[in-house]
Amino acid sequence: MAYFNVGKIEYEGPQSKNPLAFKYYNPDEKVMGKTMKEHLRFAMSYWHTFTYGGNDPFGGATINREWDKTSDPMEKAKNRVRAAFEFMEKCQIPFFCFHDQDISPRGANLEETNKRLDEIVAVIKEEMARTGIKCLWGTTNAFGDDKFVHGASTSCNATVFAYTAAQIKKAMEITKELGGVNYVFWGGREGYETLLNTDTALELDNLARLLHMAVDYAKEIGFTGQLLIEPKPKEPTKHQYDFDAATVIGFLRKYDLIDHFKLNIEANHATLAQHTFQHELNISRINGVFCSVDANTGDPMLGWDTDQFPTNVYDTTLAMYEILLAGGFTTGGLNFDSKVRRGSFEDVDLFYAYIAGMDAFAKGLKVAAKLLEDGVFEKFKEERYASWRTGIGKDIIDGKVGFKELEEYAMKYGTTPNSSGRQELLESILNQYILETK
Ligand code: XUL
Ligand code: CO
Repeated sequence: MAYFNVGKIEYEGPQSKNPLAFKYYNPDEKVMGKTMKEHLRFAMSYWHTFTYGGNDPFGGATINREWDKTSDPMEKAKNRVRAAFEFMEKCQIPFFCFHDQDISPRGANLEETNKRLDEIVAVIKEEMARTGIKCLWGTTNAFGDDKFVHGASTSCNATVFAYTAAQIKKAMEITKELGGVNYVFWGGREGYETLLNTDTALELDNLARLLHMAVDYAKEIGFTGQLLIEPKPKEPTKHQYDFDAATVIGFLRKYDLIDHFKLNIEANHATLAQHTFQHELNISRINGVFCSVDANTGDPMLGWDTDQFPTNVYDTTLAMYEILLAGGFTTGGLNFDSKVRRGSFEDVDLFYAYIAGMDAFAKGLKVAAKLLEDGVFEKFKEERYASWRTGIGKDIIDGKVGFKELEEYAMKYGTTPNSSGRQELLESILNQYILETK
């Protein structure tokens, strides 16, 4: 049975007026020696696409999906699997990402919850075999349930830490079973509201203890996927421990975890931390921990995580530029951690949303590749930093001089004149590339 009254989405090119066609995403087209499909590694977020009902703090569900129209929770979960794979097949999305709780309803206790997961995982495996669609990453939802009110691994309640570990253990097992190539840790409730009741030192130590246990368990069961941390500065807690890429990198180094984890950078989390998406990708790249992306966008006028589909080509270009500089994706990919607005409640809106996001990144990829091929910014930067390749600059880098020698140098030679940073010129060239790249 088909859930969607829509056929397969095909590439028709920028001239097409068909709303149900790709204008820029041409999966087999080669860019810098790889196909767009290989470069972009698009993934569907199971939660936003298949469990979100349009609820917001002021109103209930506005979205009533065909596959949800049953009161039996397990039947609903199975319907969702079929619908999800039909959707991914039709949109040519090669990967999916999931939380344990998205795919299968919680049972009365952990044992029943795990049994239910096994039952649904079997259905997902059938659909994966039928379609060839793969799992990019799995994760656990250790934030929604009441027990996580004071955190999960950073809870003041040690029994909640134990429960969290048990839930992650199972989620890692099923991610392995589904052939997931990464496993994500986003610390939903790992943060605090007030220091008046919080022991941050113990909580951070405990977060590290949990992550070490995860590393050990992955090894024990032979899960070879990459472990990832997804930074976010706030929401739901006022202060999330994994604030941004730099904070997470410092944490991983302090606790001797840096060799085991890489980062999953989410666009809207970057902007909530008052960074650009490009900045977070850059900091991950230069520290050797870039891996994957949660693609979405926020709204510059709203200070919370709106998880909108990314359509701004300027942003996708700059993001793809950093990703290409990082050498492209290895195990990671572009997961649309994005949801349609609650007013876009028809099934066809899901197609429009994914087409918009996939086209925006495809166009961004092409522009970024052209910018790199032409060496536009890289040549400029090379010139800008030329003083570090010879003379005193080289001596500083080579560790040949200290304060005394530098004082001597400064007294003798003073400084050479600075040259313009040319920001406006570079921004204008960037616009030209965005507008002219075919
Ligand atoms: C929350 C968020 C999560 C993670 C996975 O802001 O981004 O969906 O991606 O738990
Ligand atoms: Co995310």
